[in-house]
Amino acid sequence: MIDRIIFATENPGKIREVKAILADLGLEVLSLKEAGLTTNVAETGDTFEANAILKVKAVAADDHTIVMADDSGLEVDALGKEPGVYSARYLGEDTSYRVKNQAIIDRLSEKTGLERSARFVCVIAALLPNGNILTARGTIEGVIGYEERGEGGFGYDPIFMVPELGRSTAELTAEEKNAISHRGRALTEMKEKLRGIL
Ligand code: ITT
Repeated sequence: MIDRIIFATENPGKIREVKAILADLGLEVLSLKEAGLTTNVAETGDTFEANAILKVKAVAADDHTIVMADDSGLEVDALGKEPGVYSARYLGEDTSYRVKNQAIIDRLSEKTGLERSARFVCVIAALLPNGNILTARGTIEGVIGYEERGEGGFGYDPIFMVPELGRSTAELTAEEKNAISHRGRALTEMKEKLRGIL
């Protein structure tokens, strides 16, 4: 019987959101660290799907565990969808998000209104004990702000404005962000797929 999910991420912002969104599934959700595991996956794929699948395949689990992973990123249309799958590595993995966010704002200095369009994309992969892999994708559309706003979330949230709300995703509560985010949508679709299996 499947009774737990090991979520293969080293990103504390992701695991916080994932645990809240998956809470109603009734399974224990553990981060890699909590499961006493580490992995070192080279994210060599050029799509979010490919990288999410590489991440789950890198974890050896038992037959009562689903291994899940998230590959996600920010696509800025005026930058040819950069940073995309390279979002974590943009300007270097150890560069602060203050610097990364300002660099994106600066690169869009000539752009206004919808020319600043962008989206967050999230693909969730789930490796089942029988070896099957499921994937689910979610997106949220927005525009890049003119300055960082808000303290919530992580990563690029302070520059990602949700036009309908007039706030950045860093200015939303965790519940508000999870209800509309790329990650919330992808995990909700994944929960639907899993309900037929669990
Ligand atoms: P793991 O591979 O260990 O899960 P990671 O941070 O390296 O962690 P990714 O390769 O999927 O994960 O990179 C995703 C990056 O995209 C993340 O580091 C952020 O820069 C950005 N990102 C994704 N979702 C985001 C969100 O909800 N808010 C802000 N930035 C986000």
